Amino acid sequence: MHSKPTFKYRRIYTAFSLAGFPISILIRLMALTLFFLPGQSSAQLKTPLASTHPQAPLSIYPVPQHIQFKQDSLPFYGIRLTAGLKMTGEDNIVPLLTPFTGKTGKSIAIHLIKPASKAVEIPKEGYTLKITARQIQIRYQDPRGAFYGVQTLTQILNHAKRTGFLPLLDIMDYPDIPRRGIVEGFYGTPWTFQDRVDQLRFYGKWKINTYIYGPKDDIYHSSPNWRLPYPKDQAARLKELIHIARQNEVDFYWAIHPGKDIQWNQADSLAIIHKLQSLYDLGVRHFAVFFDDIAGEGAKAQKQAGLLNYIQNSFISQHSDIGPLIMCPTEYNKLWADPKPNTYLDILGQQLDKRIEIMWTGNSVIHDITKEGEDWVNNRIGRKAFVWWNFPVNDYVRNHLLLGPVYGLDKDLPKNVSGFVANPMDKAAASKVAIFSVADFCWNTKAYLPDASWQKGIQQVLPEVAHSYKIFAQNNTDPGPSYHQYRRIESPAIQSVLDTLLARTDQFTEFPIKLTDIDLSALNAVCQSFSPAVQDILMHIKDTALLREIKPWLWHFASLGKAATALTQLLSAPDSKKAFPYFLQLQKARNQLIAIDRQYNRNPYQPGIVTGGRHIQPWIEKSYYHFAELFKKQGWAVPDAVDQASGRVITSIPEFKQLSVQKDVAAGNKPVQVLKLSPILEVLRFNPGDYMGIAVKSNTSVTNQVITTQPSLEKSGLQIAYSKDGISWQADRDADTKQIRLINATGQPISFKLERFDILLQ
Ligand code: LOG
Repeated sequence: MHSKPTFKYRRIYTAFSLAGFPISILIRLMALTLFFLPGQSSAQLKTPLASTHPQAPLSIYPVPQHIQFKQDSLPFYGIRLTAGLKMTGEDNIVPLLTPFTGKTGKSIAIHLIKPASKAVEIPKEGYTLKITARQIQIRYQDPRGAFYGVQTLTQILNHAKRTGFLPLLDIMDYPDIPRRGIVEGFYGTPWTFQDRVDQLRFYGKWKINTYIYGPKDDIYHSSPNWRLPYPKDQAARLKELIHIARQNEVDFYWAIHPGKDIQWNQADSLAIIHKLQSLYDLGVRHFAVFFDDIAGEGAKAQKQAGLLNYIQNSFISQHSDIGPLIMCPTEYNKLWADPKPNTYLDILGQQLDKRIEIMWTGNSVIHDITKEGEDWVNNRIGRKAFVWWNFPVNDYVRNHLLLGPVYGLDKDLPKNVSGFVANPMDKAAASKVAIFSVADFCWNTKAYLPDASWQKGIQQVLPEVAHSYKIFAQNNTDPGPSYHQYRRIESPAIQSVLDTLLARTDQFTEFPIKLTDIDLSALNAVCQSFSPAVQDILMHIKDTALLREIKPWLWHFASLGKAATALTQLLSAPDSKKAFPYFLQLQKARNQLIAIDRQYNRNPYQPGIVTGGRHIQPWIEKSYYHFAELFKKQGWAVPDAVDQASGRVITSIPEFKQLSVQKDVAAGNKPVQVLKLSPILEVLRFNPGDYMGIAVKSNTSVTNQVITTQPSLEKSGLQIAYSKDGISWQADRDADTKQIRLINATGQPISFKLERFDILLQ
C-alpha cells in the first residue's frame, strides 16, 4: 500500500531515507527533540514560527504520512472559496470550510484540484495539501481523498484562527490500512440512532471509512428475525444513517447473523438474498455475514462457503455498486480454531470465493494483534484476514469501563490485513477516545504512539475537562480477571506502590507503620485528586451523552478516592489513636462503594460498578479487613462492616479458572445476596466429566440457585450437583451446601450456552 512519495516529497524522502529513516519517524523525532514542551504530547508538531509570532503547537491527527513545515507563517485573515471549489459538487466539503471564510480582501484562496496532475501520484483516499504565501492547494484522486484533505485543513485552520497565523507547509498523506473503523458487534443494548449519528460524524472527522452494523441483540440482524424485513420506522432510521454515512465518507456495512437457526436449503438462501436486497433498497452498498458464536449445523465450513458463494454470485456480483463481501467465521480466533490440516479454516480458504474477506479476532477472542498470528491465519485462509479487534468492547465485563490507551497492535499490520475494525463498548460516547486512536493507528501505523494518541483523543472529545478525565480514565482501563485473560495497564503512576503495600499489608501490625522506602505523600496526592476530578467532570462536561453513560462510575471513583485517601492517612498515622478516625473514614467510603455497586448498572450479566479494579480496589479491600481485625484486637469499637458474600469458580476447564464470581443483591421484600458466574457469551463445549460452578467462601448457606442454559438443562443432558466440601457430590441441596456445579455426567461432549448461574444466599 505504500506508494513512493513523488515530486518535492521525493527529495525530502530521499534525503532522509539515505540516512535510513522513514520520514514519518523522522518527523516524530523532530517533534520529540526540537519542539517538545513539558506537559505536551510528543505527537505535537510545533510550527517553527518567527519570534514575533505566538508560539502554539499544531498537531494533526491521524498523524500524516509526510509533512514538511516551512520556516514561515502568514497572518491569517480567513479563507476564500474559489469558484472551482464551489463547483466540485462535493456537498460535504464546502460546509466544512465556510466557518473559516474571511471578510477582507486579504483572505487566502483555496483550490481543490482533481485529477491530481500526472507529476503527483496520490494513493487511494490520499491527498496533498500545500499552503504557500499565495494559496492553499489540495490535490486528490477520489472524493474521499478530497474530503480527508479538507479535514486535515480544518485542523490547520482552527489552529490559525486561534493563533492568528497560518503555517506554510506541504503534506502528502494517505491511509495505511484500506478499510478501517468500527464493528458495532457487541452483545447488549445496541447503540441508539443518535449515538450512531454522532459516531458517523466522528468517523468522517478522523478519517475512518468503515462502519459495520452488527449488534448481536438486534433481532433483525440475528435470530429470531433475520429473515424478516425491518419494520417501517426502523427501516426509515437506517436509511437516514446510510445517508449520514455517505456524507461522512463512511461505508455503511450491514451484517446478518443467521447461523443460530439457518437451514441449508433454498428457502433460507433466498431469505438472505431478500433481506440483503431490502437493505440495498434502503441504500446499503456493503454487506457482511457473521457466523460467530454458534454451534451445530450452522457452523459447517462447506455449507457456509456454499451459501456465501451463492450470495456472491447471485447478489453481490449482480450489482456494480456493491463493495466486497465480508464474512465472520465460526472459528474466528486461533485458540478456537481446529489446528489440524483440512479442517474448518482450510476449507474456507479453499472453497470461499477469493473476493470474500474473512474476519479474525487474533490469537484468542480478545488479544493483541501480532504478526505471527496474522501470518498463521492468512496462510490457512489463503488471503489477508480482516481484523475484528475486540477492544474496547466490555460486553464480557459490563461492570467495567475500558477507557485506556489503544496498544498491542503490530505496526506491520498494513502488510498482513485487508481491513481493521474495532468492536467498541455499548457506551458509544465513552468509546470515542479509543476510536480516535484506532483511526490514528490505522492511518499511519508506524507513527502511532499509544499514549500521545490517547491524550490527544481525550483533548478532542472532552477538551473542557481533559485533565480530570485523564485521571478518571487511567484508573478505568482493565477488564479484570475474565475467561478471556485479557489485561490492561491500569493506574500506571501508583501501580507499583500499591502492589508493594498490598504485598506487605499483613506485616502492618503496629503504629507507626514502617514504610521508609515508600512514598506515601505521592500516593496520597494522587488519591486526593480523584474526588475533585469527578466534581470537575460532573460540573463542566459538555457531552451529556457521555455523562449519562458513565455517571455511576464517576460517583464510585469519587468514593474510591476518599477511601484511598483515608487509607494513606491511616498508614501515615503516628499511633493507633490518630489512625482509628481514618479507619472510620475508610469504612464509610467503602460502604459507599458497596452501596453504589449494588444500586447501579443492574444488568443481569455483570451487575454493578467497578473502578480502579486492578490495583486500587484490591489494596483497599485487603487493607480494610486487615485493619478492622487489628483495631478490634487493640480494643477499638469497630462498627460492623457491610457484609459481602464471596465465592470462587470451580471448574475442570483451565480456560475458565479466571472466570469471575460476581456479587449481587436480589431486591425483594428482603434483599438477598447473590453470587453469580459471569455469563459466557460463546458456545461452551463440555467433554465428559467437565464441570463448572461456584464454591461459596463466606459463612452463609445456600438457599436456592437459578441456572439456565441454551438448550435447556433437560435437553442438554447437563446435571446440577451439590457438595459441602467439593469432594462428595449429591443430587440434592441441603443446609450444608457450599458448592454447586454443572457437570457433564454423560459419555458425550455437550455444547451449550450458559445463560445464568446464580446462587442465592441466606
Ligand atoms: C463476539 C462479539 C463479542 C465479543 C466480545 C466476535 C467475532 N464475536 O466471543 O459479538 O462482542 O466476542 O465479547 C464475541 O468477537 N464472542
